[in-house]
Amino acid sequence: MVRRRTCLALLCFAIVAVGPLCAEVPPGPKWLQTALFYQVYPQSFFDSNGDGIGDLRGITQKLDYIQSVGCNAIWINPIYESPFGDAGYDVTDFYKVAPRYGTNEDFKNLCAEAHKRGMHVCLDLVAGHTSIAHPWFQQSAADRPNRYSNWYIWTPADDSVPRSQPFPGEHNRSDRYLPNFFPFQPALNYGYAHPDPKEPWQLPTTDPACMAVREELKNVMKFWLDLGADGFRVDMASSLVRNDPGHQAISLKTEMAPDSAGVRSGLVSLSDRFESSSGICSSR
Ligand SMILES: [Ca+2]
Repeated sequence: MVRRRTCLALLCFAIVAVGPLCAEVPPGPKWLQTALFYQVYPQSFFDSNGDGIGDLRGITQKLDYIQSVGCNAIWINPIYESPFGDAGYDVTDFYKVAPRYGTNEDFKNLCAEAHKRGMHVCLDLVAGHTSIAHPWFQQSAADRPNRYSNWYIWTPADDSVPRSQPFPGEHNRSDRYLPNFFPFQPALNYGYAHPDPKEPWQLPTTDPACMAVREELKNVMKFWLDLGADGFRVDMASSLVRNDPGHQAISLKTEMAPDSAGVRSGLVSLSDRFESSSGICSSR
């Protein structure tokens, strides 16, 4: 199932040697060149404990089946903690597997079992937004300034910005926030490539808050890579930065360059491989 409202994108990491970074699109991990993905919609795939909901242990139990139909990689739709107002695309904790699907240890085991079979595992990185119940948003909405105040896109309280939503509360700011899809999915703030000077709420991509969101996204990726993930399908990859028609504002190709975590970049556009895609793919 391809999510109806997103560009298909993959941010894939593989532990393979890659050449020097260059301005052009690097080739990506070798395994991706021959990857055939089986998309796993976790809640309806295979239920290992009979509670009526598919889970990570169920996916692990079906790896041999997935391999038997010719696939050598899986992409799992969101498995993070969530109130599931939108099938897990409304995340409340990017660092924890939702209890309905199991535990982080179950994910670690799934990756280990997949790797034993020469298979690769990609998670769905919900990069564009969170749930309104996420602690980041709860703090961002507070009427006292804090480190999360600009992690989301807040617009004037006067209802002048289309689709902006109020978030009333005794101790909440009077501004309105921009959602991506449902009102309970506030957009994370990666900034505007070309902020409108007449709209000071449009922050540039270099704003410290926007930079902090991007750094946190990298932390999320590193966390799951350390547990064994091989890469990510990135939700909304092509539209994280606003007002950026040429997708030039943030060069993730270079931003994910080698760092202290040992992540070696090679962020590759997969747009020539996947319809409606403007995704990115990385090697390490
Ligand atoms: Ca279950």
